[in-house]
Amino acid sequence: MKIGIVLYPTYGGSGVMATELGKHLATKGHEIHFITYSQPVRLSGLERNVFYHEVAVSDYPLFDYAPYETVLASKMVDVVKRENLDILHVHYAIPHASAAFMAKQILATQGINIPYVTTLHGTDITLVGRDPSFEPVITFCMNESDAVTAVSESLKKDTYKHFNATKEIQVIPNFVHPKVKLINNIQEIRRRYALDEEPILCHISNFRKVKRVDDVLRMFEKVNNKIPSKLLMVGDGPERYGLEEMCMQLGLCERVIFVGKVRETQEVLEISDLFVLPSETESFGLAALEAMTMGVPVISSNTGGIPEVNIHGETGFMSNVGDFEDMAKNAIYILEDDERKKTFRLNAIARSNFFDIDTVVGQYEDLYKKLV
Ligand code: GMT
Repeated sequence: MKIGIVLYPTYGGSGVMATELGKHLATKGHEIHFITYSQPVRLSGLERNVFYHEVAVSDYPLFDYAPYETVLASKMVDVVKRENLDILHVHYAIPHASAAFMAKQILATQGINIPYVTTLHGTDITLVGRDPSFEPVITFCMNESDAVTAVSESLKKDTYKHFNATKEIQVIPNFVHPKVKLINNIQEIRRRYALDEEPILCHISNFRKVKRVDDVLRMFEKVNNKIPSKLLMVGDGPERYGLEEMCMQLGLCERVIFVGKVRETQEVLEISDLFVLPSETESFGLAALEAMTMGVPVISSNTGGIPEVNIHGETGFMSNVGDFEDMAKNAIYILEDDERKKTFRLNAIARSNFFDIDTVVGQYEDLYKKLV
């Protein structure tokens, strides 16, 4: 099949999933056309059967706001016609679903019928999409989609709760590649950050408010008081500056390393002992699942779709949002006993196998076949 995938190319779960989905479909012989405004972070550009179409919005002095959605819809029309696409799959409803609706209508006037699938990822529903300034358009374009999928049962429930969704929503969870060790000299790399006896805790996100990164620091402070440790903060975003200040106030500068944005997080995870995700809301928690694949147990909040991924007492622990004391207690419980830590590591890997890429991508393929 020839599949157009519309996504955010930035460091965010929805873009990562969409890119990995396209790459995997391409290895199965499908022709994949990514449509977005810059090269997606997880795309090298050299993958077989993969093409990238850039949406370039021209800067005209009249515009205070660049009309991205209009240009995207035009690009979709152009790519569908030029490349003879069979289907469009848009990731993240805003503004991709409305651009897809527009493209579909334009193409229909030219005798081309193209179905589009909308995949809901989280904040497009739970945070941004619910806002009255978006809601009517999101509801309409979702209901007009040929199929709607959500990445967790929790997100499906939230969508029905907050929108007048008349469309059946199919849950297709996020997925991961089976574990392949990347680093041979783990010990050597680990020693750049920590002493052998010091556990490494890790947090990966785009440092937005919703991630509650200050809870990561607060729980780390408590863990570090009991078990001297290191914390790797991977990513970047609006909360980073405040976090660095907080590190200084808590006297943790020596213990916390801000790694910045990392394209492939696998190496960081390979040297980590615990992953921390205290988010306010999280429709799935792809970062946690990626950690589990690498055998890193997860200390998280119990919000949204996280309980569908992290199994309390098996692959890690969950606490109420904001309860960093409990998170610290759970982290210490895992870290203080090597045998226990090993059991959690193995459980995390076993759990991640439920989200194997082959099984999940097959569900998208079945859906495409049904629609085409
Ligand atoms: O929250 C992020 O880090 C980015 C956001 C996005 O839209 O890219 O992630 C959302 O989609 C991911 C992939 O499906 C999910 O794993 C995240 O849980 C979800 N984020 C939220 O719901 C806050």
